Amino acid sequence: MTHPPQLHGHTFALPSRLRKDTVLMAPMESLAIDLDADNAGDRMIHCLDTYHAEAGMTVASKYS
Ligand SMILES: [Cu+2]
Repeated sequence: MTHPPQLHGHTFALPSRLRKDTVLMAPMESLAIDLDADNAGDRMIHCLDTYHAEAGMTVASKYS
């Protein structure tokens, strides 16, 4: 399945230098990103597909 993971509270740079907070990923795809985690607080990373997010594709992360 494809997944559109979304990072809350930050944006990241793709290899093309385009900045995003969400990117559509193909099955088993990995992706190198540049992220400056400079927005302190509790954030979520989750798949934008609600079924996937509720099935466990949700991560809480803390930035300090
Ligand atoms: Cu998904």
